[in-house]
Amino acid sequence: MKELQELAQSVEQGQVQKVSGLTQQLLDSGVSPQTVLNDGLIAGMTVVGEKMRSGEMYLPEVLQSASAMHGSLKILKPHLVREGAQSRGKIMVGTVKGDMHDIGKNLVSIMLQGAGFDIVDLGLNVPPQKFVEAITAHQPAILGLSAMLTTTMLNMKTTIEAINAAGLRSNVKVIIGGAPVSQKFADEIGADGYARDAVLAVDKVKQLLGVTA
Ligand code: B12
Repeated sequence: MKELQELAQSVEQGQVQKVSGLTQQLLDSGVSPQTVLNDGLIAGMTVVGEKMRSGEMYLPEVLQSASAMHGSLKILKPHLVREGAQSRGKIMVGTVKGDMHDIGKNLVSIMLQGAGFDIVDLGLNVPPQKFVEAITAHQPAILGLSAMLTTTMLNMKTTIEAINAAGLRSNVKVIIGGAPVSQKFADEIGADGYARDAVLAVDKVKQLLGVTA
């Protein structure tokens, strides 16, 4: 579809206004929010990632693309989230220390909210001790850790170790996600689960909590 391609291209070019406008236009014309997300926003961001790796795009441009995606996600959120539904449990999310990537984590939060879970979002660059304090304060059923860098993924291990040391590990299940991590890494660091994307994250959370529908 021409408009979806245009949306992907506008994300790539970091055109904040145009991305928001096209998102609204696509929703108004009956295109599903999932299609806008996958075939527009994520498609555009994937190209940004490729161009970043090959040195065709630099940090300021990538940030501009990220702002465009943030703006569009704000418009999409009410369409992805089921309002007024009874909570199925509390999930805490955060991007680990040293890592400034939060788009994927935000998307996971939105999809979990959409599936009826309450979200406590600690933001990005979260040190292990802050996770420990927040678990004590909020008592979530599940903690979702996000990391996008091969360097910061190691802080997932440090975070789980801090939760262990505080004697809280049996109170909370930990799942992890982000481009560099895998099921194998989750097993190695003693996490309870891994999911490749936001849709599978919802399935994993339901599975861990024994929620059927
Ligand atoms: C946008 C972006 C940025 C933005 C982030 C803005 C923001 N607010 O998030 C900015 C410009 C800040 C940035 C900075 C940097 N970045 Co950057 N960035 C990206 C980029 C292009 C897109 C990431 C993204 O948002 N994807 C879209 C979302 C929807 O996908 P996602 O994040 O993968 O999330 C999904 C899954 O992973 C999963 N998931 C994510 N989190 C969680 C959590 C849980 C619990 C679960 C279950 C699932 C889950 O579900 C999500 C939804 O489906 C990626 C390339 C890429 N394709 O991944 C590079 C990339 C991650 N960055 C990279 C690099 C190198 C950097 C910098 C070091 C660059 C530099 N020289 O300074 C800095 C590091 C800053 C820091 N300390 O964190 C590299 C990482 C390489 C590596 N292996 O470590 C990548 C892969 C680019 C590349 N190809 O080289 N970046």
